[in-house]
Amino acid sequence: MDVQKILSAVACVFVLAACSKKSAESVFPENGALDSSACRGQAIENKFIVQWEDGSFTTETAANADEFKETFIKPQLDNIRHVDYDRVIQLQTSNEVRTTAFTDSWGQERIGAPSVWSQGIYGQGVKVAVVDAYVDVSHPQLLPRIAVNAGEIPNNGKDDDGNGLIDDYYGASFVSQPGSNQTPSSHGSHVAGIIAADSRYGSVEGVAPQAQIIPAQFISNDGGGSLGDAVLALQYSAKRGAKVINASWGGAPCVASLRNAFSELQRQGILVVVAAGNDGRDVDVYPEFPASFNMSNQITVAAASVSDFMTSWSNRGFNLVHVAAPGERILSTVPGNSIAYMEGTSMAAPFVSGTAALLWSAKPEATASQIKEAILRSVDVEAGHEFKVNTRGRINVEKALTTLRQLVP
Ligand SMILES: [Ca+2]
Ligand SMILES: [Ca+2]
Repeated sequence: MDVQKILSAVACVFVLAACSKKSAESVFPENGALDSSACRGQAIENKFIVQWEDGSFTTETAANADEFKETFIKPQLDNIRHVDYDRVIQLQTSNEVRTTAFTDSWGQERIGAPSVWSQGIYGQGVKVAVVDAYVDVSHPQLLPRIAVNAGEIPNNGKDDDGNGLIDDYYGASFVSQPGSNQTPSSHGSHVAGIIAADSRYGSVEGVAPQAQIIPAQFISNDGGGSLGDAVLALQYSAKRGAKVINASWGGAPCVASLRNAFSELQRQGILVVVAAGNDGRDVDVYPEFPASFNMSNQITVAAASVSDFMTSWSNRGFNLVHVAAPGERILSTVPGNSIAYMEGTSMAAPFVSGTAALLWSAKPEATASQIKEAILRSVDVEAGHEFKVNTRGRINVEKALTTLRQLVP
C-alpha cells in the first residue's frame, strides 16, 4: 500500500461524512416507495421536502422523483441531508358550539392560573407559535396579542424584511394545497385564545393573557394540510423567536422529515406541545405522529374532563403521553368577534403551552428542559382516577411555578 492510499484510508476513518457513500438514493430513501405500507397519506408526487446540511428546510417542485433526483439532488448532493415526498395530511376537526358572551374559565381555575396571575405573571415577553389553521388576528381578544413582525410592512405586496415571505406582518401562511380554504378558522382561533386571549377585551381568559402569539398556518379551514407545509411553519416559528410551539394536530404520515424538524427545534431550545389525538387510543401501542415522538423538548397532552377524569375520546399512553390538561367544554375565541365551546386534545395542548409561557415569563433564563420538568413534576394526581399518562396527572401551573423556582433559583 502506498502512502497515498494509507492517507485516504485514515481520512475515511476520521471524516466519515466525506467517505460514506452519500448518494441521491441514500438522501431520498422513499424514492420509488410511493406505496410503502409504512407511509400513510397521499404522496404529492411533484413536491419534495428538502433538509439541507445546515438543518434548514425548503420545499421544492419537479415533474417527478426521477427528474428531481437528476436535476436537483445530484448537483447539490454535498449540501443535502435528507429528502422526502411531501404528503397530504387530513387533520381532525373539533365540534364547535357557539355561545353568547359570558365567562367560563373552569380550565384556567382548575390548573391554578389565577394564583399565578395574582403574582403579576401573565406570560409577558414570551412568544408562543400557533402552528395550526388560520388564526383570526382581527378578533378583539387576539389582535393585541399577535407578535407582529416589526421588519415587515403589511399589505404592500413586498417582502420588506427579506425573509422570503411577502407581508408576513401578523404571521405567515404555508398553506399550499390547491383549492384550500384559507379563511380564518375556528380551530386556529380557539387554540390561540386558550393560550393568550386578552381578558381586557372580552370574556375569554387566556392562560397567559400577555403572551404573544405567532400565527404560523399550514392547515386549511377544511382540515387539509401537507407535511412539507407543517415543516416550513415550524421552521418559521423558530426564526420568529418562539419559545413555545403549540401543535394541536397529528396523524402525519412518513415522519422522517417531521422528526428531523422536531430535532432542529430541540437543538434551538424550543418547547413543543403536542395534542395526543382524539381516537381514544393508546399511542404507546398505536403511534400517532408527532404525539409519539417523545423528544426531550416535547410535551404530549391528553384531555381531562370537567370532572377531572380522562375523556373517553382522548388518546393516552403511560410512556408517550406526558400529562393531561382541560379539554372538554372549553370556551375560547372564534372568528367573527365570537366565542364558542370546543373540545378535544387540540384544546388541552394550549393549556400546557399557556402554562409554559407563564413559567418562562417568571424565569426567562430557564431552559426548555427545566420548563418541561417543572410541569411534569407538578401535576395533580387524584387517587382512584389517575390519568393514563406518564405522570398520572393533570397539570397545575401554580405548583409548577413553585417547582421551577426550586430548579432555577
Ligand atoms: Ca417578510
Ligand atoms: Ca410587506
